[in-house]
Order: sequence, then structure tokens, then C-alpha cells
Amino acid sequence: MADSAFVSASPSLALVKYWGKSDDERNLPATSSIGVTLSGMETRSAVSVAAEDRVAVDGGIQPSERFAPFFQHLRAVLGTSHHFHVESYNTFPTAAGLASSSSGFAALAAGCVIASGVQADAPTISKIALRGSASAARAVYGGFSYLGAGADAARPMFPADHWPQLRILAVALTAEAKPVSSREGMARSRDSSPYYDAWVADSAALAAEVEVAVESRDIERLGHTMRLSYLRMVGTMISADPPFLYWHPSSVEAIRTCASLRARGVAAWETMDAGPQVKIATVESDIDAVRNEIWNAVPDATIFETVPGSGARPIDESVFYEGRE
Ligand code: 2P0
Repeated sequence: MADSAFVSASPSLALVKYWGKSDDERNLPATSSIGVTLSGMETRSAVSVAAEDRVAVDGGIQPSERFAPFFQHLRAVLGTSHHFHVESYNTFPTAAGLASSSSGFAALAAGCVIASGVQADAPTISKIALRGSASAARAVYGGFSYLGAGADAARPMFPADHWPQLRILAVALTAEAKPVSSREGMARSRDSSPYYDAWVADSAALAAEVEVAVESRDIERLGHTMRLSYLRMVGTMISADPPFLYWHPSSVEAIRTCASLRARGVAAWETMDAGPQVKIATVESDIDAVRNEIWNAVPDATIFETVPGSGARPIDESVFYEGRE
């Protein structure tokens, strides 16, 4: 039996968005989503079996209510009575607003499974992670992964090396706290936007289209559909009651810069999530043009250049402690 584990996971950026739940208690998504796991940005966690559950992120003890349903479900799935102490940090600035809970719960699920000494395959780890955050079910896998509407686990779609030319620029524009949490925002869209049902009905077709685009490594087809997905998601936000919008003026600058690049034949396809940051899909041959233009347009932004990366995985103890210094 292991008793402890050191693990790493990276965020899953949604190419087609999960936004809305079909079952709040089981945390099941109402829409089908496709994510790409981003290299170079990691949540690292040290997990050990303990007398009670306790999670610290970047040194701060987290509210136990947020984690209680996750741990309860984990014990039921694994058939154990173990509790866990968890210490976690991100290798990228948490304040940048890119610390999706996807990498956090993917690392947590993988770490608890290893520490508990119970054999569990990736679909089971994905199922455990989903109860913490649905997007974390995708982040268990490297490369491209799919989470179907109503599913209780994600499945792998294409490996990280499937599309070597693909690049994702994550443009962190402001560290302001978000006015509405993802969870609250999803519930508000579902409960008050007249467009919500259409949004949900549309998601499977967008996911099918993105699967073909990624399979054929077609950046224009991917980019076009990515934009439909995030902008239709935003449609359910600005049509909710009360309406909400995560965009910052600099988000609009970045969006317009992408449009201007595309008009000149440069691949620059943006997407956004529940926050003001902009993520841009491009290809290796266009990355310099995109980076330079974004730098000019939003000089205060912090830009992370990433490629499709690995899923949740064990790491050496030394890697965990070196990164924490
Ligand atoms: C996604 N987002 O597919 C979407 C796009 C934000 C916009 O998943 O309630 O933290 O914990 O299951 O996964 C953010 O929501 O939500 C998210 P919960 P999560 O990546």
C-alpha cells in the first residue's frame, strides 16, 4: 500500500464548452464538451492517507464543504474508508486567473487513488474527478478528451502528439476576481436564460464538428467552431437574469486583434471561459505573428505558450518539493 503520492495534472481548455448541469448532486454536465490538456501549466499535489480530509492550496486551507462531496464519492467508488491530507500548488501564477479547477481535481483524484493503494483505471479516476469539477474529468487525460452530455466520466479522444503544429496562447489580461463563480453562473444561465435550451441542444453538433476538425488537423474548421461554442455560451450569460459578463475591455482588444489577424490570413482563433482571459488557437508557423500582435495590443498581458500536454500522472517527490520553493 502506497499511503502517499505525488502527482501533477494540467488544465483542460475547452474547445467546446461545458456550461450547465443536468444533475447538480452528481455534477453531471448538460452539454457535450471537448478539452485539450495544456502542457507547461501544472497543479502539483502531495497526498497522504490521514485521520481526516484536509486540503491546502498554495498554503491556504480550503473550505471543507467544497471538497466533502468529492471525498465521499471517492470513498464510495474505491470502496475504502481512507481520509486524506492534500497539499497543492500551481506552477503558474494562481492570480493570473488560469487556475482552472480542472487541473486541481484531476491531480487530487489521481493522488488519492494512488495513496489509497486501490487499483483504479483512468475512466474510474475521471469519474472521481468529475464529482469535484466536471472539467477535471477531461484533464485526467492528456491530449484531447471528450465529456458527453449526462456522462459521469470523460474519455480520451486523441493523444497529445496527434497535432504537433497546434499551439495555444493563454493570454492573462487581468487578475481581478471574477464577479460570478462558474457554478453560480451555470445555474443562472440554466434557470433564467431563454436561450439555454437551444444552447444545450446545440452542443452535441458542435462537439461532433470539433472532433472532425481535430482529427483532420484543420485549424480553420476548429477555430470557427470553437468561436461558435464560446460565443453561444456567452449568449446564455448575457441573456440571464440578472445578466453577467466576464469580459474586460482588454478581452475585447484581444478578440479584435484575432479578427484582424485572421483578415490577413493568420490563424488566430480565440476562446474564453468563465473569466476575462483569452486563449488563442494557432499553428506553429503563425505563432510569432500572433504573439507580436497580441503584445502590441495588450502590452500588460502575461502570455503562456502551450501545446497539448499530458494527463494526470505521478511525479517524483523531488519535483514536487523543488517546484514549491
Ligand atoms: C469548460 N468551464 O468546459 C467550461 C467552460 C468554464 C467555461 O468547466 O461546477 O470548474 O466545478 O463542475 O469545471 C468551469 O467549470 O465547474 C468550466 P464545476 P468547472 O472548461
